[in-house]
Amino acid sequence: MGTRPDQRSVDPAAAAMLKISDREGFDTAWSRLEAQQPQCGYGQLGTCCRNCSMGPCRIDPLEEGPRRGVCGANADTMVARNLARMAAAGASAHSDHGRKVALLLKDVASGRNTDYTIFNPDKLMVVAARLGIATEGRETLEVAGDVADVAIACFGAQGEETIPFSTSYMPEKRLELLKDLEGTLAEMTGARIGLMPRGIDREVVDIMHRTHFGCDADPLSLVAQSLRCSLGDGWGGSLIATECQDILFGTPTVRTIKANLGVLDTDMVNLVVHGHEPVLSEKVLEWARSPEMTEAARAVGAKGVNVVGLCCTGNELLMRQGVNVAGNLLHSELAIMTGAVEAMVVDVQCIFPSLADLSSCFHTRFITTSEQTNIPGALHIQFEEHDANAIARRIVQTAIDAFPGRNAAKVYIPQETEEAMVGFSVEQILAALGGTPDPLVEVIANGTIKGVVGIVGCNNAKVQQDFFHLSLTRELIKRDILVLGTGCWAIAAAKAGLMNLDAQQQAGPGLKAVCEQLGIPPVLHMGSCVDCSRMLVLTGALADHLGVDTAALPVVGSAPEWTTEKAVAIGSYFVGSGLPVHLWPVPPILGSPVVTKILTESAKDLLGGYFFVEEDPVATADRMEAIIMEKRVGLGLEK
Ligand code: CUV
Ligand code: SF4
Repeated sequence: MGTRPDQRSVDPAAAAMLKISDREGFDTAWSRLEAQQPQCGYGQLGTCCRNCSMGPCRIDPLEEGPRRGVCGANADTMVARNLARMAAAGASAHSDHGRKVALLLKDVASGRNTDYTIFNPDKLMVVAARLGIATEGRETLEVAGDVADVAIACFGAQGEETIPFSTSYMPEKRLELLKDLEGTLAEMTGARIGLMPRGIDREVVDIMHRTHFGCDADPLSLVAQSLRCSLGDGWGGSLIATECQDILFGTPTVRTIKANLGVLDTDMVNLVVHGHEPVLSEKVLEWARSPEMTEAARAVGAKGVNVVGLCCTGNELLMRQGVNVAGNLLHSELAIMTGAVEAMVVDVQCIFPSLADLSSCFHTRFITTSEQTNIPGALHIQFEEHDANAIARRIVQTAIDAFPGRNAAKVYIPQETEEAMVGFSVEQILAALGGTPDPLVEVIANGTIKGVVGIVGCNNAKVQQDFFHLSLTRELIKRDILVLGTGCWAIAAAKAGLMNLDAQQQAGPGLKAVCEQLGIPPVLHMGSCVDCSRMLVLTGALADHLGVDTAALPVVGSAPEWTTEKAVAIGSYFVGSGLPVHLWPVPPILGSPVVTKILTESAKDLLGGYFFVEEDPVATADRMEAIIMEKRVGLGLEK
């Protein structure tokens, strides 16, 4: 590799593993990125199209050359169509996850599935009430069936009405604004361009249709449909995932976990769960902790089975069950290189296909479980919800069986871990505040806390691992800006100790005082990527409480190391929900000045939310603080 390990990651555990990786000559995301250089300029600008077989067509916006593809599509059309397809893919991934949980809830309610139960009837009743479902004097399972029906219907709805999850959860003023925009956009374009999601699946299909050869060529309506589809994710699919998971597995409450590769235990059978959906990993955890499996682990010379998480499956388990987390996206290969992982069990999303080959260099069983994530070289154990106990047991047994094959000479576990206080669901945040948003509103109003920034998203091998996440977070809390978020950002913050109470010392005086009083860290873990819906709900609650639109709030979003198409959907639904959103790396839109202008300027006028791009963490914090101050002036909190 041309770069030193510490240039690839700011995490000392990663740097230690990368030294081993360089010595042993393992492929990693970093080495493969290097091998990919130089990457395609058309792809980076978004100006290549292969939507039909007269192409592929490409447009170099900087040089002489054709200005149009064979069909006549120009750079604006290509960029907007490509971006829309990214949002559609991202929304699909989140929402399909939500669908599965809703279907499971239905099966539990009807008694078809007895491997799971409704762990949290209180949340069920709250969700039901919000959806206008009668709860008074009714059986839990009956109400659960109704909630599941409403959720399931949101996916396949065929009418022009907005899906009930969106109308019931969106803050009042935002709902009005999004509905009214249909009229504004009609005046601007003459076309019917709606922003409210009509059906979660439908908005994805709409994008696939309108970006098909010879359909929508207008960058404005293409961007509008990306937003609508993304709103159907945030205020639909992802929200359904979060709410149904809370009903089935519990609403997160505050707890302390350990984060980083040091959570792997030399004396235990280490079973790493990776991916996104807790439906499998909850069961794996249950079985791993069972007396039967503990006994089986002892029989092969281990002290027990140690389940640890990676990425969002890790986030789901740490939020609800207090399970330790081994790392974020770029730790997935590094975990296997410790030589101490008996099994890595994956469900869907963000799973490098490279993990199969890498596992084969060790005794590690790389186990795929989803029909949607088959990886050549993996051991596939098909997961079925209706047979969850038996399958989870088999998976845990497979990990235990691998333990005697561990080669002590190949084992190196970096000792780094940090404690993190996690579990900040909206319910838990409100409970910490004494049941109402009032105290938070008050400290924001009097300037003790200037505002709130929500950070989400991934690691990206193009950005030094965790560097942007951590520098930006530290810079913001120093300025009395509360930081909360999800996904791989949250794991970065946990690994760096920003989620323990000591981190209060790194906060500005106002934020520090508030955190000390409430006994919370200045950086709050709100969960997995689908739990970005929790951020929407919190923002909505603040807006409704103040009787203002979300765009008026001193709240900004960011995805500083984003990688996946899901992040495009998240950024888009934040923007559609009125929030300014920072992105780094640059999304593939710069090939179209028109699309760039819509996303960075016109969106601001129409929606209040908009995107901005910035490479430097301090400059990003400056920009965010300026936005927050502008909003504070708007609310009359500053002169
Ligand atoms: Ni969605 S945050 S890499 S796993 S999407 Fe995956 Fe959560 Fe990014 Fe991390
Ligand atoms: Fe080229 Fe148009 Fe076909 Fe795209 S849709 S590949 S621009 S001809």
